Amino acid sequence: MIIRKRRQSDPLSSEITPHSVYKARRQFMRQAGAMALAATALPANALVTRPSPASAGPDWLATNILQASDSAFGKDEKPAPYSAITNYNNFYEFGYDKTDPAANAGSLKTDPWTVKVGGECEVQGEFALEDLLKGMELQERIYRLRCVEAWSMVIPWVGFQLSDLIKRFKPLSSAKYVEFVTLNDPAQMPEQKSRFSTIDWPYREGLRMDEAMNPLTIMAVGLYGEVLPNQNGAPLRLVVPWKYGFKSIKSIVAIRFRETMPKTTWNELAPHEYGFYANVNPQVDHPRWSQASERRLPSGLFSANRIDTQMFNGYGEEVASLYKGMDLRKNY
Ligand SMILES: Nc1nc2c(c(=O)[nH]1)N[C@H]1C(S)=C(S)[C@@H](COP(=O)(O)O)O[C@H]1N2
Ligand SMILES: [Mo]
Repeated sequence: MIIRKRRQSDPLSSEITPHSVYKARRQFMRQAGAMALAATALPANALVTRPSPASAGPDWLATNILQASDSAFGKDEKPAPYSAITNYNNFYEFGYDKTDPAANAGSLKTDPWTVKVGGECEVQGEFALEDLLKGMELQERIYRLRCVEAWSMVIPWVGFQLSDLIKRFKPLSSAKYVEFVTLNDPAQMPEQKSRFSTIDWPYREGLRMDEAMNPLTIMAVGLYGEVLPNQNGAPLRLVVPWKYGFKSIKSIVAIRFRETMPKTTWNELAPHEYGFYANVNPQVDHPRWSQASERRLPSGLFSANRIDTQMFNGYGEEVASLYKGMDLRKNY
């Protein structure tokens, strides 16, 4: 974001995997799956197909994702093509150009995966991903993602409500914030060993407790009905659709409940440019560029596809009440 100038590497609009094709495939897989399961005692993971080599998670996860239910979120949106969502990324652990994560994130080993939970909560420990997901209701959530750099995409995530997970850990009344931490492993994440990196790894983010508990806030494990590709933050990433994309931290290995506001990566790096709240707000410009509009990807050479940015990224009905009485110019 501030480290390097953006390169023009936008995906073209002619790219593959429209959402309708994927929906039809998933519908078919589900029906075939239900029939096969009823007829024989076939293990559920025998039904999984892997059309995209980028998704290389465990079979149990792929099967759960395939069985995710639909939701009303984003029904009227047109998701960006799979190839756009997985080849135009910000994941600085793997490089600073938009195509670097797709090229380099193959080195990330996402299975087995554990998440440490601690801080101001009763239930603490280190949990295998499989145990974390037990009992979580997976849903497809089609959300707009608005990057602070003024581009955006519509993304069909598969995930579960963070609130459902949080309740399990029984946060204490002293838990006012939740902190999230990305994996810190220079052997798997090449930029973490770069001498030129200005980021104090690992990447960290945080939410106020009521933001974390809002029904819109999800933990994503899938994309387009498949396991999340590494470049999109496998195997577990946060998605907070009314905030700038940098809040949606990838490849999470720790969750901590805190009494005080956690330090977050971009806020620490440039506090006057990136706030803790980072709510999408077309009225509050970034010091170096306007936030009034955004490039909706995919955009091409001949169609910039520029649209107006909406307050709270269009999710005001669900979240505006969280910020009642707050000066959003000060709390940017
Ligand atoms: N660990 C980590 N998480 C991260 C980032 C990052 O560099 N490292 N980039 C953020 C930014 S700036 C954006 S816009 C989104 C991009 O998510 P996507 O690549 O899945 O579209 O991830 C966010 N999460
Ligand atoms: Mo971003």
